[in-house]
Amino acid sequence: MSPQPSATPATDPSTSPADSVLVRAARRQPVPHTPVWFMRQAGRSLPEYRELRKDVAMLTACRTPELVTEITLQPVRRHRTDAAIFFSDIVVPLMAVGVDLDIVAGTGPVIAEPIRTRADLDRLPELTPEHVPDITESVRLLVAELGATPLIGFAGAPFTLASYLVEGGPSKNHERTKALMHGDPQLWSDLCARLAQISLTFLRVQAEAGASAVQLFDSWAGHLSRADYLRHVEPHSRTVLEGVADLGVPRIHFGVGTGELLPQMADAGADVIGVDYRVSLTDALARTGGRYALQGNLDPALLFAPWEALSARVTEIVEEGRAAPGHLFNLGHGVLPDTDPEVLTRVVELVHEVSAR
Ligand code: 1CP
Repeated sequence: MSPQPSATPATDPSTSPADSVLVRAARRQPVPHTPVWFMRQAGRSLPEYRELRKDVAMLTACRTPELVTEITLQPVRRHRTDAAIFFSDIVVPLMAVGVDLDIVAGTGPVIAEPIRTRADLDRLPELTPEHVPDITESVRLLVAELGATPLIGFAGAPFTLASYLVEGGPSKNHERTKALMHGDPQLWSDLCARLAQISLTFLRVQAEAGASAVQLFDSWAGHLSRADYLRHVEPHSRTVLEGVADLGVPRIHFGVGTGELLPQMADAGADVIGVDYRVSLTDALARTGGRYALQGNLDPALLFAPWEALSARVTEIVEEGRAAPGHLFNLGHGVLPDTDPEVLTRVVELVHEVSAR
């Protein structure tokens, strides 16, 4: 039952990324098929990525325009996704303003001197486009290579960035972060305001260089109560999302385990709300009043299930997505490193085929 490549309407009839299927779906306009991309589509699931990265540190790769371009293009070539996601990391703008950090294999970002006091915050400068000329160059190179395929730019949201800076690295419980939020709300607010400025500038640099959509990753917002989210986090994410409104690129707002926060995250200034696999698209649609395009939400672990089970679930998600004013097929979180890339390619074909019926 696997579709013939010729039967797959993978070719986007649009001639410019601003008019692509992905951008139109994000704008809640009619589309010939459901667009699909995968968070972490570039990365360790691809042998060609592992080959390129074998002698290059993650952050070096992120700051080398030729490598960024090649790594970003790899999954688009291979899977024929409807968008490229800019190869970078949420900590790149922090590194660019001088934060001493590293991305440690198997761990993630590690910060040499965590930010926990007013004096620490005073050492965190604002980001200017002059800090990241390589990002502008990478985006320009990519846009030239991608033709009609849109590039999605991204940044980390203030809360998720603050968690890395305050904890000093990845955290299960975010205890120091929450202690700061509640113990010194003024310092917390000032830290998040600075991070909002950094994220906003990072997004604007990408959009102004040619990215056609942006995603704000608040990956760890699901660890917050709604009250804490609204009081201590949402105003800062709103600053970022509203700060790119004038550029006219659709804004995707995503977090993990954020089923209870979906209405608030959507209302923070998003065009598309990212849904993880814990909440169905049908429930997400009801929770956000049917007003937003949805992105999601295949459980990345299901990519390891037999094709029968996987394809049934993919089909179900595409069908559920039809009720939304726009649907961008994606996973509920990033591609897991051991995922078979051929399965991802088949999922792209299946989403295109089922949604075009
Ligand atoms: O050596 C490697 O290959 C390192 C693995 C890796 C990769 C491929 C890291 C370290 N970052 C990235 C790239 C990356 N990071 C992308 C672009 C690639 C793509 O999506 O195709 C993006 C969008 C990110 C964003 C990012 N970094 C987020 C938000 C998305 C998410 O997964 O929730 C977060 C939380 C990070 C921090 C980070 N960087 C790297 C890791 C392993 C982590 C997570 C660590 C943790 O669990 O806290």
